[in-house]
Amino acid sequence: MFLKKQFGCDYTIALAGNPNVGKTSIFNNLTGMHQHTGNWPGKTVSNAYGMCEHNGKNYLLVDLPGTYSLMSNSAEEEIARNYICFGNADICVVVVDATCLERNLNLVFQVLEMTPNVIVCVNLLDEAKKKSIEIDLDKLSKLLKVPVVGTIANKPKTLKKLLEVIHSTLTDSKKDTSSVSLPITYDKKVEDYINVLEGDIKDILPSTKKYLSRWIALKMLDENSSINDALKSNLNIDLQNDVYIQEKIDKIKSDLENENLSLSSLRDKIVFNIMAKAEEIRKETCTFADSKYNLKTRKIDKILTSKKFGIPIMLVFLAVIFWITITGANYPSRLLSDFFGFIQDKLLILFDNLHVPSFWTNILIYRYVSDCYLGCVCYASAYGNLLPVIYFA
Ligand SMILES: Nc1nc2c(ncn2[C@@H]2O[C@H](COP(=O)(O)OP(=O)(O)O)[C@@H](O)[C@H]2O)c(=O)[nH]1
Ligand SMILES: [Mg+2]
Repeated sequence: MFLKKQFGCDYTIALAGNPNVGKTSIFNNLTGMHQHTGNWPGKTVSNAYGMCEHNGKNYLLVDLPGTYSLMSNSAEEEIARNYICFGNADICVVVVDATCLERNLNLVFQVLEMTPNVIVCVNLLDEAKKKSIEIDLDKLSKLLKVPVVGTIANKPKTLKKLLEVIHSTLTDSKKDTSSVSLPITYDKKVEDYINVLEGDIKDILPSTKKYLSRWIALKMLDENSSINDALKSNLNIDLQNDVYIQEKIDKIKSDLENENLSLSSLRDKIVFNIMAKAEEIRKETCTFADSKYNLKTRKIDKILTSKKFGIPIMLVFLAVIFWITITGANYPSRLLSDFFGFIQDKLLILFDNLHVPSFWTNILIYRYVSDCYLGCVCYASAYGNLLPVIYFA
């Protein structure tokens, strides 16, 4: 409400999504602004605001930081999560990368649990076409139970379609936002515990935020402490000190203990359900013209991220990086030294033959050439020292 008044607009549209899926490109092309686009994660760390007009209505677009999840494990995730949950946007457009839909669906599921008005924007369709990936957008829309639009960020025609879908979703008077059916159902045990908590949470929430009850229940099962702080500061609700809800959480914990389980085992079930659903939807909606496409990368991914090989491979990489930093860097350093020594000798002979005064020989050869050498070595060693930092980042 506050933002709408401040910017004098009719509707607020949030743009959420993984990093590098084209949120800022869509934002810039729709608003005519020039926010930086880039191709590394975590670049957009605050919300950017811009206006655009369509069908006589003014829209305020909010470009949220790119995140892979909304668990609030980082500043970006917290900013995006708080805006989606408490920012009162009229629509949240989740931008996904058409070339890797499955990975992006994790965030789509999370946003669907947080807000009722969601549109999924499948961007980078041109890149998907290059890789012979076809996505059945209608089927995706049916499976996700929300409108889906395909876009190419720099093609105005596709963005116009996006605005049309936003407009029709906003003016769809028949839409019931109080109980939207979600595409994902968790393991029976998880669903049972959500039901145990959801009623009480719903009673505490203000009428405009009842929708959040299921997601909050899920986060409580996930022992996500930052949700309490967010609820306190945005809705003035303190679940941590709510006796009824804490009693129920304790009961759930003791039930689980009796079965030799814990809340973290529920978390594993939740993650497994999300991954399985994402894979199922990708299989039903994406077709690869080349059936072997991605096969090699997937195989490598499976090995590199497996429990068995992931950590040993990481340790080997780290050992190699430390070796390069401590010992390996000496080899190029020696080569550089030989190279500049060779140039220095040749120049000394040349200057001698030309009878250049020793003053200039000192400045131009002894100082300048050795400075070049030192510069190269410093640059190489600084880069070498940065390698472990780059790896960890
Ligand atoms: N080919 C192609 N490139 C795109 C498209 N959308 C964005 N990009 C490029 O993808 C990169 C990341 O885009 P950006 O808007 O910064 O993504 P963000 O991190 O989600 O905000 C930039 O180099 C864009 O030019 C698209 O639809 N097609
Ligand atoms: Mg961006």
